Amino acid sequence: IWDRTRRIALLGAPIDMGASQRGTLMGPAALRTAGLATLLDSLGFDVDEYGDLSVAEIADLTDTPPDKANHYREIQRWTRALSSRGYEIARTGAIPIFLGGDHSLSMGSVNAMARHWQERGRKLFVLWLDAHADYNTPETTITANMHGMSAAFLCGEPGLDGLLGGEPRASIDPGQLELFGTRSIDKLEKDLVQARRIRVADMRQMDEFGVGVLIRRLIERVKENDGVLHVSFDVDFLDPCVAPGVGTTVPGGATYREAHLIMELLHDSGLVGSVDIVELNPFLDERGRTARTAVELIGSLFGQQIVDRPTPSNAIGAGE
Ligand code: NNH
Ligand code: MN
Ligand code: MN
Ligand code: MN
Repeated sequence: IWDRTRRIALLGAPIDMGASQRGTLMGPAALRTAGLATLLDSLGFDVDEYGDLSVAEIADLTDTPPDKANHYREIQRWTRALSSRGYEIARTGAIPIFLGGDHSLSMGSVNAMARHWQERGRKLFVLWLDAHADYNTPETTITANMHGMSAAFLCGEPGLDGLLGGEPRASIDPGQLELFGTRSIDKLEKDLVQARRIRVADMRQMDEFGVGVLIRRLIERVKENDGVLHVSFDVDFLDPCVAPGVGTTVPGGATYREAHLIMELLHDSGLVGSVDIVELNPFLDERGRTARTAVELIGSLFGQQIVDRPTPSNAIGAGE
């Protein structure tokens, strides 16, 4: 599908108030320093650099902030700005990559993409690569950190209803979300995920079936529905040994190779229409390792390979 789309748009969202630890606001700069644009350029893409979004004071914020949603006003400004800017960028036909920033930015970026594709009669599927489920609401949350609520918000869960204000809300159906790499979930959050029948490929499933089987299953589902895929990549999806530069490391994450294989399979599917890279915290990183790893993975997602195989030898239906 994306054979003709050789244009990628980069938009930074230097935001860290959604997380418990400060520092992810340096994420966009670190990803740029690690050579993201140069890499994409070398893979044959035209890169539209939109710089970093900045949010002005929005005067008309009249809704009552929920009790348990830290820094609600700041996140609200970011969500509105990201949703409208993301939507405009999507309309240019480029593939947007949103550079975070903590994971609360996805409430804006994914809303924008869902709206974009809805208008074109296509369903947006969301792959949530993350140690966490991010399926809390102000009701269920323990920490009140809004980066733990983004997936729930996007699936239309109540509790943050004034967040977008006048921006159109384009919720996805819980069936269009797949949590992947999950290994930390809160009690009430788990109940909600199960009640909504969200698909969860947790670490045990990754161990038992391997990422190849699990990702192909997702790709088939997106294809059957003529869908488009948004990849929301929380770098804490990776094992802390590979990605120490995050505030909320959880042991037992994806290996370097598992992560690359996921990206390579997604690339071959041709279904990826937008990406978030979130939770990178350069303040906690070791000599840029995590930023570099994230950029290498984006390289695989956009076609970097050692041998150019027209039909990947391991593809479903190869040789047919
Ligand atoms: N579940 C926890 C919370 O809601 C942790 C969320 N932290 C994340 N999510 N890093 O990706 O606060
Ligand atoms: Mn997350
Ligand atoms: Mn996480
Ligand atoms: Mn690779």
